[in-house]
Amino acid sequence: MGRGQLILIEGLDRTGKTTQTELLLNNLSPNAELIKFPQRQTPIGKIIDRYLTDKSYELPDQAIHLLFSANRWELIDSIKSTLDSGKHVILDRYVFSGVAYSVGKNIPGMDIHWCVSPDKGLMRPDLTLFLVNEMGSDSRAGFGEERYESVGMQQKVRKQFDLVLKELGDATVKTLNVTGKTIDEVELMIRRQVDNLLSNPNEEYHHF
Ligand code: T5A
Repeated sequence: MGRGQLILIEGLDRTGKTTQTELLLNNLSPNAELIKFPQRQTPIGKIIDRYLTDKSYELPDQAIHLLFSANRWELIDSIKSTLDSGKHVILDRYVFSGVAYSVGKNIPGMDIHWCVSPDKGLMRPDLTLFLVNEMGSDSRAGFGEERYESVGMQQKVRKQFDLVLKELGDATVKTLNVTGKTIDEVELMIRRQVDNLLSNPNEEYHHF
């Protein structure tokens, strides 16, 4: 039996990542696990959660960036063992979010190269599906509750995502325009891409 495949769903806030990663998990069950980043239950994740939900809790932008990356490193060994065991791992956000949100803040020195450096060595996904909702994240329920959920910030991050995916992505990154699509329609779009991957799975690991 070969290794499991690493499948990432990316996008701006409220584009349906959680909805779709959970549906995909059900579809691939029992041969898959789901990990959502930030993983807010770990010691580092708890600090990130406080930063996102409590706007009066200040941290330097560089420090929170490094914590988001450290949160991925906290889980990478467990991701690797799951893949080695033949199970697929579905990720809800990962390195591309880490870089795009931080570069989107326009802090001197925090360019793409600086931002990706702490993630260097993490495993590359075998497939990345970047969900784009042209109607904007604010069209979806619950938007505005957390720190980065403002229309201005989402527009900046949207621009950065394009640059980041061009610079750090490869042919395994696909953009899915989900504007005006129902949850079932998006699920089908994702299933097609995942079925393609699973009919021709990767054996070797690649890294950022
Ligand atoms: N961040 C994250 C960084 O800055 N650096 C990093 O390294 C990482 C990993 C939290 C924040 O952290 C930042 C980015 C974020 O600002 P998060 O916890 O993933 O990251 O936060 P969100 O993206 O906001 O996650 P959400 O769970 O809130 O949004 P989802 O998962 O994209 O959307 P979802 O599935 O919860 O759907 C939102 C709403 O839309 C509806 C759903 O029912 C739900 O009500 N919906 C649809 N409605 C109509 N049509 C469809 N097709 C729909 N699909 C879903």
